[in-house]
Amino acid sequence: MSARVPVDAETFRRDGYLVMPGAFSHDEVSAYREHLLAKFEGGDDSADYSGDLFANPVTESFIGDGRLIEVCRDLLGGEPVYFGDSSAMYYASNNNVCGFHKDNADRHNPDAPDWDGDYPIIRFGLYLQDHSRQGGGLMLCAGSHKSVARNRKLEVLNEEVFGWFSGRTRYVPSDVGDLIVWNLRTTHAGMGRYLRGPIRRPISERTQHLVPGFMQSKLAESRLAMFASFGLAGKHLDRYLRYLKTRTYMVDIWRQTQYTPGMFAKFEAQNAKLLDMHGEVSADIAAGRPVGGYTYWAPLPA
Ligand SMILES: O=C(O)CCC(=O)C(=O)O
Repeated sequence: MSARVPVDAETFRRDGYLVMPGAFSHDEVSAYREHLLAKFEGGDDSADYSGDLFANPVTESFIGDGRLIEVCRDLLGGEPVYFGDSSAMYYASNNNVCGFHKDNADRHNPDAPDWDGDYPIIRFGLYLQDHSRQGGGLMLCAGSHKSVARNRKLEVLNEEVFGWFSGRTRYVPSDVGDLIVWNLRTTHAGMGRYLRGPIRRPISERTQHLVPGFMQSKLAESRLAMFASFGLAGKHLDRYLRYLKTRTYMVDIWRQTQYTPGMFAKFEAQNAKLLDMHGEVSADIAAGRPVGGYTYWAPLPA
């Protein structure tokens, strides 16, 4: 097992995200990047995401070597559960900024079950290049995990105007090896840009077309990042899994990934749990229950 990563749980609870500097070494990041770059740029595979990182011998350490598991335990205070929701994602250097969104099931309705109490599901991101001296990093709205506006226009104002002026909407200037974790209710966006200058004020999907190109950060290389979700067992995870079962990409990954007894044992030895989602969706399909019908997010009935 690798060295423990120091965790500031109070900042995570306040902001809905946390950056853990130097959690992975430059050598580890280089090895992940080299492998994934060859996969995305080298062949006939045109997908912009890969399968479950735990099932790939080169990337399995990201999920299973104990760092993510212990950060999850420190932040959420219970037995970490991993359910196969991980992938690497690739963007060419000139890709546009992506849209702000939340990752949980109930993204726009404050009365929906996800907004009842704390939400103990988190997503890790490890970016495989520097984003402190170039764009392409993550953007986040600090504190946005605590509520969602019923009115969509107000939510947009929070992201773009109030958040920008208050400094709560942020570009995360992560360095190579920094591990980022966010609550799934936290509003965020990938392929961020910032206004050139020392303060790195964020440029979003909506504002990228309004700001002259010479004022925007550039990205000199392809963007590669690895993502993985963990959570605690309970009603929120049950609902999140029900939601994930509606998503085509997730069901494809689960169908492709069958864990070995050794993989389950690895989690058990660390007092953590690995869910057999391959078995679960296979049973759903055999019983004729609908899974994987939605390419994009769609609201889940209560
Ligand atoms: O690509 C990124 O930087 C963010 C990824 C993202 O939005 C997600 O995993 O939900």
